[in-house]
Amino acid sequence: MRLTIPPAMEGRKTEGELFAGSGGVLLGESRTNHEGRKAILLVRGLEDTSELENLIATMGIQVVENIMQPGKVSPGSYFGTGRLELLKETLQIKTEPFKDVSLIILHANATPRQLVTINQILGVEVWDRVRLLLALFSSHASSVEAKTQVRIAQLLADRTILREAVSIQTTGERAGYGGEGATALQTVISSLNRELTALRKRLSKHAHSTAIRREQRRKQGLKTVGLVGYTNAGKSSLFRALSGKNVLIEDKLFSTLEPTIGQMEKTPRILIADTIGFIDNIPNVALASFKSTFAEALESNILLHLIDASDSIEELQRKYMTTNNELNQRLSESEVEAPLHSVLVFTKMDECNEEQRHHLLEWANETAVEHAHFISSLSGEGIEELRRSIFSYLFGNPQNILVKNVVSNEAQKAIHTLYSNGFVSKRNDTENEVSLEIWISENELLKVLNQFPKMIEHK
Ligand SMILES: Nc1nc2c(ncn2[C@@H]2O[C@H](COP(=O)(O)OP(=O)(O)OP(=O)(O)O)[C@@H](O)[C@H]2O)c(=O)[nH]1
Ligand SMILES: [Mg+2]
Repeated sequence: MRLTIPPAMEGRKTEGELFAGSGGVLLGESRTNHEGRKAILLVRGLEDTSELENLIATMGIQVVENIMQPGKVSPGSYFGTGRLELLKETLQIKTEPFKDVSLIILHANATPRQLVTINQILGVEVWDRVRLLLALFSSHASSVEAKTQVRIAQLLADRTILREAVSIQTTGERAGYGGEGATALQTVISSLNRELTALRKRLSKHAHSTAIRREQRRKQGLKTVGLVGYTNAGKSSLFRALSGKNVLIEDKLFSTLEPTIGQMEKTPRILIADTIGFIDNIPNVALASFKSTFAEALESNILLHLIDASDSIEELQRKYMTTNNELNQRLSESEVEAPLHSVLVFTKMDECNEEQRHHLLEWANETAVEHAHFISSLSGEGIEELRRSIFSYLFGNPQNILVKNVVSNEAQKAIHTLYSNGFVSKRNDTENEVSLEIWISENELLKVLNQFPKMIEHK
């Protein structure tokens, strides 16, 4: 569904420009490809802009100038109106590299007031960090559900801008939009609300059916391993290494937006869930519509928290904290029980030398991490150990069991009970006996041994 300008606003260029920063919604645009656009980045204070620049590069947008201005953020306009007027002149330069700059990006999560003011002064589209992320999500979303989720988040962000504009008009802070301006805006807000209601209905239907599917899997005795971590941590690569299933792997932030479920290779009872990554500082409202996406990974029996070991310790610590905080937040919101085990997995170990490995171990000790795995999906290092640990976490340690007199009903019952209480990874049948390698908890094993004392031998 597309929103278009209501009749009262058509032809009123000022309003069109006013809302260019609202992701084009009012203009009826649903642009998802921003490749080749030129932008100017505004940074207040001395901040590390590398992550934002990475996100921008991922979208194929070229930053022609990075303007850093020391000092405090101006509450009304981020940069101060004087500086913005100067920038307006820069935007009028018709020579390279400033020719055709169509985007201003702020290195911050801006307020609606700041976005509207900058847009009014400069007359070009303005994004803050959240809008940039939403535009990126929108260009990577491929399924109907992912598109719906992103659209909801974008509409919510747009609504804050529209409300701000209504408030500016009704309080008369900015003249020049005419008396009917606020009413026209209200009409847009109403039609946006209608679209929101329809999209939310569709999404909640989808969330409901995926929740039913998860419940069915649980009833069938299937176990799930959820992969979580900061964006680009290597989740999809590990998913592929464990499941053998081909998924999109890219050196891009947020390559994965929708959950993918796959069976662990050769072990159909264990499912793996790959999903969207985390990133610093996304306001909750922007992610509210992604709830069902997170649920696939969070409602699992084990959570593997992936950490990119090729990062510096400071960077890794920052991403670890963000992921941990976000995880706890999502878990508390989703009313699901926290998974039984949460395990740290250091990825990309092939890129680490001995010294880095040593630092990682030190960090893991200091962070009081109980279980840590060191893997490389590229070289295969640690993958088999991780797979075996997953079996242990889910079912218990491996035991060798001999079931005798297999033709008897009692023995068949014993085999059935073993299969439903543990995970059989090897089976050898002879005429009269079956030997099993089974991953089972000591408790369960004891119960089965007591139930079938004559039939089962624990080797
Ligand atoms: N050297 C090396 N690179 C890896 C390894 N695992 C992943 N990568 C690279 O890291 C980048 C991100 O990998 P993905 O598996 O897409 O990461 P992700 O966590 O799924 O990323 P998003 O879905 O974007 O959040 C890709 O360029 C991968 O090739 C590894 O074990 N070693
Ligand atoms: Mg991925």
